[in-house]
Amino acid sequence: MQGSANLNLMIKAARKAGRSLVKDFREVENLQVSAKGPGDFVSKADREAERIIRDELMTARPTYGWVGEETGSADGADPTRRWIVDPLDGTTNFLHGLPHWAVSIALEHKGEIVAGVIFDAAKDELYWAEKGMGAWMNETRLRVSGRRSMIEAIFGTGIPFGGRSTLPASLQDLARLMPVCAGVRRWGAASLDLAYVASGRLDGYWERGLQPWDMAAGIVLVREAGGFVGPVREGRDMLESGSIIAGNGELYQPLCKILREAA
Ligand code: 2AM
Ligand code: CA
Repeated sequence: MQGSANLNLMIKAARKAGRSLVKDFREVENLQVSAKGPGDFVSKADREAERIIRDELMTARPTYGWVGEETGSADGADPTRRWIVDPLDGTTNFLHGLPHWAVSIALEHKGEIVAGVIFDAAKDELYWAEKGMGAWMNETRLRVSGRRSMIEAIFGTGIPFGGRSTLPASLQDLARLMPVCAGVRRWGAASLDLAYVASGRLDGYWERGLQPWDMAAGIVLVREAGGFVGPVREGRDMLESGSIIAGNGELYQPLCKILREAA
């Protein structure tokens, strides 16, 4: 499957950053037992991955704007296009030696996400989607699950950590949803949760308190795989509000209903 020049650029950047992170991830294991722990090392790995991506993308497209988790945002000469980049999504997993983290790169054009790449380098799973081209994982076309009943469905979520203000709302979500579905998973990398909805591994996903770079690439993946995405509070902008609900065509509405009643 052939993507656009921009998509190929995003894939190249994601693979290069992914290679660097895989090398660092092998080191993290050794550092668990050191006195200082792996914290500083992981921050460095994260910043280096963002530098690699920024170099690739901004050298090729110097007029585009930039939003990155590590380096913040910068307007470009072209105000209609910007890269939205999370060099290491699932940082806590990476830090603990858990192989569930990803590089996430999105391209926004006139306020719409038009391309997304999510690279799970530890598993060598490269997810990509471009508006009108479908969603893919490596060579395989993706399609959201066909599950129709809530009681058979598995949903992903993120539970806020460290005393965040969204914790009570998330616990309320769980109290409402868990009795009526087959299970809830909490894997700690929002980009991969969205990629898993796109690939049908999860039937739906929701989370509050996210940043734009956690969800941008996943939004186009889910849509191109035939799924739906929207904010928890109706009418809000997903990237601005930081909350997202995603699901297959059958279960998106029932999931929204449960989560929005609690909101
Ligand atoms: P991160 O690993 O890049 O920080 C976990 O539920 C999800 O929440 C991850 O995608 C994580 O992204 C994201 N997240 C957003 N803000 C966060 C923060 N301040 N600290 C840790 N995770 C955060
Ligand atoms: Ca993130």
